[in-house]
Amino acid sequence: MDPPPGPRLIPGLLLLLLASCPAALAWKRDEFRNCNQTPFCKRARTRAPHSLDAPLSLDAGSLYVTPDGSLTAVLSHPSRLRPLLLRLSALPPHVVRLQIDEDYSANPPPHRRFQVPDVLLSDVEARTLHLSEPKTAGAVSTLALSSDLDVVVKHDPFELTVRRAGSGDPVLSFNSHGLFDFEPLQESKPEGETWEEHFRSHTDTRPRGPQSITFDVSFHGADFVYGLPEHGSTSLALRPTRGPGVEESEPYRLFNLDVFEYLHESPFGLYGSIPFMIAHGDGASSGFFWLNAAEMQIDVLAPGWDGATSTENGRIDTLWMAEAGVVDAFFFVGSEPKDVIKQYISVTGKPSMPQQFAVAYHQCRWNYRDEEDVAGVDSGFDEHDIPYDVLWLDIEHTDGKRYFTWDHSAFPNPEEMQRKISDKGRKMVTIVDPHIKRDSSFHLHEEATAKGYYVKDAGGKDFDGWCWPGASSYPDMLNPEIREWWVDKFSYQSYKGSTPMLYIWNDMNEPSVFNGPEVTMPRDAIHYGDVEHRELHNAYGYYFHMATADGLLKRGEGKDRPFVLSRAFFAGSQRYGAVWTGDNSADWDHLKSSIPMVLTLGLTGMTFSGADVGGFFGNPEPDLLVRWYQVGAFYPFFRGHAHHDTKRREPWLFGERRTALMREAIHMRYSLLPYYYTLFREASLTGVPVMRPLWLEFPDDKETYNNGEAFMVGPSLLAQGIYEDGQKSVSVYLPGKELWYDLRDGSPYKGSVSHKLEVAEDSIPSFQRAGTIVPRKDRFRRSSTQMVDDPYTLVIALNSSSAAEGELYVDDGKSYDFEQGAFIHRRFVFADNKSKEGYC
Ligand code: NBV
Repeated sequence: MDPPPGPRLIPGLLLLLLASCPAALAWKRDEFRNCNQTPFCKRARTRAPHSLDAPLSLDAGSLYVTPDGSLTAVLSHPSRLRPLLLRLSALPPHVVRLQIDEDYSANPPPHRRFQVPDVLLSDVEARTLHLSEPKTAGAVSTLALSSDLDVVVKHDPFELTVRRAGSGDPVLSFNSHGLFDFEPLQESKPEGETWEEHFRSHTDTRPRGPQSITFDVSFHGADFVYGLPEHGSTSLALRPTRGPGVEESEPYRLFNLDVFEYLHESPFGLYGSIPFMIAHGDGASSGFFWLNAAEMQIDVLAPGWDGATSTENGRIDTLWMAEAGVVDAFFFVGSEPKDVIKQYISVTGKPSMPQQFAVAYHQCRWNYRDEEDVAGVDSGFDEHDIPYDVLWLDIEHTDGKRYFTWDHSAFPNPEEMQRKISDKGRKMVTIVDPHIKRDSSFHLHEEATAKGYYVKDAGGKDFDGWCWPGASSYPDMLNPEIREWWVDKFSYQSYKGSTPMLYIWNDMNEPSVFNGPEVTMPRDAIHYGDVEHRELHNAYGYYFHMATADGLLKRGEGKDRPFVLSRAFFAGSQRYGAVWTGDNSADWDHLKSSIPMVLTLGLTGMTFSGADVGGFFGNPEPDLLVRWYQVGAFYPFFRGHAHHDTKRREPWLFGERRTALMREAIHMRYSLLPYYYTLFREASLTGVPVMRPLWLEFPDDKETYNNGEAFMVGPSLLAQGIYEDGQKSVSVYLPGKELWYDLRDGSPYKGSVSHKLEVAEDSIPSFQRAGTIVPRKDRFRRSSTQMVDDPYTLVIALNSSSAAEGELYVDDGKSYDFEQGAFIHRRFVFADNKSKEGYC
């Protein structure tokens, strides 16, 4: 959303302005800070390797294994105000954790640095290994972690390398380029220094001064690095951002922002942030996660960035910079990429298991106007024989953007409306945003004000920002008591007009503040525990999502799995529900970038994700809309959505042929629901995503490493999007040695070959891999709930040994009874001309 700087606009007028001058509304680079306008980033980025006057060194005499089994040491520097304390610990099988904070016992500053709570699983500490004493020889200490992993710590300057123990091959290293810097908190502002920062008309008072952290991390044996959502990109691998051959030099920014009309290709940060990077190369995979919710900027450095003429083969150097926080970093070592994802999930949590309906098709629009409109759309699907499961209501359904209320003239009987929809086995979703209208007649505002539940501004008053309802305040979701209060807002008694078939959508939770700096909350706003917003920013939406999901859980007495879609996210958001890629545009480029974006989300834990089908802004050409349905039908989260200014685009509005094509795409998804649900089960146990880059399944095939146009759904299906208007042919690379069978007609295609295929109108190229069994349900009903008792079809694609295998997971699709064993999980094997069934 574009911030209207200066005088406040009334929301109606704002909408009108937005609607009337689309050309003026394209992404405005100037509204957002780049690295040069961000002092900590500029400072860190211009520092040359090994150029610090006196780098931090490890005090060998301080090395010691604590009773809890971790290693501690002091990092010191003669002229620093206070030393740094280092803690090194390990989690089985292959996770190394490095924590560094200031030692506050000497010269305590008025505030401490913020360590993000509630993201790591509560048993992480209990799972840490008991380390044995390190072996020190000269200025190097070696710590054996397991039979196949050790850590080498160089003392001066401090440097850490995680190695494969047998071969001694480095996997990950920290500070091997001497870029580690940690700005100490100061006791007070030195005379004559100014800590304020200015951006456009905004002043950040920065009362606590500089406190940034920078370091370099190198990934050895890597051909590419991936991850760090969320950015618009048509490339799956992260492109170098600095060094020889890099033209536009901006680091990847992680700063949750509501970016109006975002570019499909840009390192600028979007709605969510996950500071997790995966590296992959021939025979090696690794990962690095920095738990820090402050603004982060990350450079992927092109070989030769440091002026070196030769670089170790297969090493990728990266530079990590954050405005505040502490070092709480995790190094993951894998023999293959799935191991790395599993280890990341072992510290940040498993994706929640969605209800069956949530995996089916969702129909949304800003806005379905009233009950009649809702009824019309609902019956439109039936009349056109198109299944759908969920109908969504955007902000206009409320009474003046007061969430948890209804516009009673448009929605006089919300319960009755929901009942009619649910009679067909369908659900509804309403939107609940974090900005609360500052209106003394609004009970939520009155309560939040009276209880002191809002985030405070730098002066200690309730922060008052501008959003959809006009003047708004934001509940301080960092505070567990406030989250508890929020949870109860979802009870049927409190949320009048809600029923058990109503689920929730959290939007604008970056948080979006129209008149704030970069359309968000000022960094000097204050949260619970005297935490500055700058320290917490990227996790605000995470807490909001968490509290909402917990609200639905409590509402259903812990028996109904919540469904909450969130726009903002952080590491760990996978535990609370789904996310989508926000306000994309109805053009071919955004269709194309949706695949690397969704794949990247999946690699970083957020498997339940998708992009708005059709594109949010603008009117898609009918052919684009059809292609988007054909691609979107494979997204883990499959929802059509559109801006209120666009023409109506329910799938039957573009002539019979196109209706048939969209119906076919949606039907395909419905027939694959048993397969998708089985994959969601796998994701909820391991974190291995539903939609996967090809290299996750074929880690040795270099051809796949930077393929962001094709994707796997689970281990068995591969699809290639069509991203150009009128495209006649497409080249599809099919990995592996086995055949692939065209999903439409079963034609076989050889593996390890790039095939030039004619583009068909009725589907995007999609294949089943030989050697797999895919469970389907091929009877079409109105919604997934009505398919429950339908028979399964197992599609067996034999490999060169005339064998195949696959899985099917079934539970009640809604409750947690599966946790008590109420599920069926079967493995099917076809071999020797017979099929066999077994337990998984
Ligand atoms: O609530 C209105 C929209 C919503 O439809 C969209 O999906 C969100 O990403 N919302 C943003 C606010 C307005 C954006 C211009």
